[in-house]
Formats: sequence, C-alpha cells, structure tokens
Amino acid sequence: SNLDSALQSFKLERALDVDTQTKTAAFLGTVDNQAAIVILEKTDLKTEAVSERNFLSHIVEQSKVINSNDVYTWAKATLKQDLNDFPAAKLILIYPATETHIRKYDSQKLHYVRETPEMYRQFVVPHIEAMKGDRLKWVYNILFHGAESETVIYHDESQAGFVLLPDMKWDGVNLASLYLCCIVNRTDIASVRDLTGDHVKYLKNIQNKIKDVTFHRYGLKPDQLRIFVHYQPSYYHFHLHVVNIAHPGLGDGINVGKAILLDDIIDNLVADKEFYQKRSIGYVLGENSGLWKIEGYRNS
Ligand code: M7G
Repeated sequence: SNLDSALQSFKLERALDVDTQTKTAAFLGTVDNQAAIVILEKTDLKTEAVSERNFLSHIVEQSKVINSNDVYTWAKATLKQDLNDFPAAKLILIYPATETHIRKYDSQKLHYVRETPEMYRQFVVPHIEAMKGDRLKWVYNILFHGAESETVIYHDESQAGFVLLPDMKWDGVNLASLYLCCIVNRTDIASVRDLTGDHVKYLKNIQNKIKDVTFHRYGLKPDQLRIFVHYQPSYYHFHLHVVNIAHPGLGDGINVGKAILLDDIIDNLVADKEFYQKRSIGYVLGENSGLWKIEGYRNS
C-alpha cells in the first residue's frame, strides 16, 4: 500500500515529541525528499477482551519477571497482537507535511493567554483568515467530496446539518476510547467566537442528534459522552469533539484552557446572546502557534 511504501522509505530527521503518559511519539523525516510526520501511539487494552475469563492467557504472549518481594511480582510482557481486533499501535502519517504541521507536533513551550475581544479582532481574525485555505481541505473533502464515506456514521446534508464520523485520533476498535468528530456543513463559523444567541437552537439540535446516533450505533448513553469544542482549535471550521467520558483523550485535548463543553456554550449563549463576542477567553497556547509569532498579540 501507499502507507507501507511511505514507511519503508521514511528517513528519520529527528524526534519531534514524546509523551510517556499517552504513549505517543511523533517523528519528523522525509519520504522521497518531502517532509513527513509519523505519530505512533501504543493502543490501550481492549475492555471487551478483558471481560473474558481466560483473557490473560489470550493476550499475554511471553512474560519475564523483573523482581518480586513478599506478595508482589512485577514483570515485563509481550502481548499477542491482532491487526483487526487487538492492534498493538495506531499510527498517523502526514505526508507531505507543511511547516504548520511540523510546528504543531513539535515539542514547544506553552503560555497561558487571556484573549480579550480586542486581541481577537485585531490579531486572531486575520490569523484565522490566513489559516483557512488549504488547511481545511480534509474538512471539505468529508463534507462535499465523499471522503471517508465508508466510515461516516451520519450525514445530514441540509444547511443546518453535519457529518458525524470517527476521528483520526480513534483506532475505531476500542469503545473505551471512542472519539468521534462532528463537522458542521455551514462554513461561516470558524470557532466558538462566531457563535451567538441565534445559534442556540441550531446547536441544541446538533447535540441531540449526536446523542441519538451515538447511542444507536455504539450503545453509549448521553451521560457517557463528553461533547466539547477546542479554543484555539487547530482547524477553523466549526466542529465538535465527541468522546467517551472514560477516555481522557490525548495530551491536552480535554484540559481546562483548551476544551469547552457544548452544554456550557449553549447556556452561556442563552444567558447572553453575545457572550463569546464580549468575553475574554483564557487558553494555553504553544510557542509554535502562528499566533504567538505576532508581536502585538504576544505583548497584549
Ligand atoms: P481541533 O480541535 O481543530 O484540533 O480538532 P486538534 O484537536 O487536532 O488540536 C480537529 C479534530 O479533527 C481532531 O480531533 C483531529 O484528530 C480530527 N481530524 C483531523 N484531520 C486532519 C482529520 C481527518 O482527516 N479525518 C478525520 N476523521 N479526523 C480528522
């Protein structure tokens, strides 16, 4: 496959970032002299397998004792793998990768930013305009050109509609880490900052439909889902993250200063139609972000 040949010819330049908690590592290299990023993530244990009585003999292939003391024994182990039902890892290839991609996955210093409405108008709006273009191609491919249609769970093509599909972050196997992405059809909402009281009904409809569809498809009840947006998002076309509450997500994905619950957004808009135009919003931003490069923004 294309993936196999890309992995075969991948020439490592350097490791971008390693996270021992999410067991993820990102590497920068080249494939045919073009920049490529590979993100490797060790998968978690599949809970369905764990419910079988003899699951240990099924999944532990080999083990070697490290040490023991009193009633305690700890060991290294290799696990049996199965590409369909029990993959050992998930990987993402971004090829060809842009400078923006490389910066996003590179390790970087973080800053807490309190973005005022003035900062938003003066610096963030032009940044968003500059970030639209090519970077949203994958979104338009899904919405308008049938990309990923084999895995799309729900698609309402009306103006108020959206696509619900498995997120690139999900292995599609393990319900405990279920991660869906909901992308709206309309192209006039870049982020939470564009939402007003006029969107309340629209957002409630989307939320209800997501809960319905996710229950019927995966058996997950509404109170087992965390539905939220990111601010700042990586992609400025309005979308929601739909994640099993049992899954802490990857990295800072659900942290305070990044994730905002859809329920809170709706309530805030009910309380004040212009909530997200008037308020300062606090978030964590990496130094590699295009925003941080803007001197006026940095010094606000
Ligand atoms: P975000 O908050 O803009 O960015 O969310 P971040 O969470 O990556 O910082 C965009 C979401 O879309 C993320 O959860 C991505 O994993 C997901 N995503 C990105 N791409 C390029 C794709 C894609 O091509 N297909 C699918 N299904 N999901 C994607």
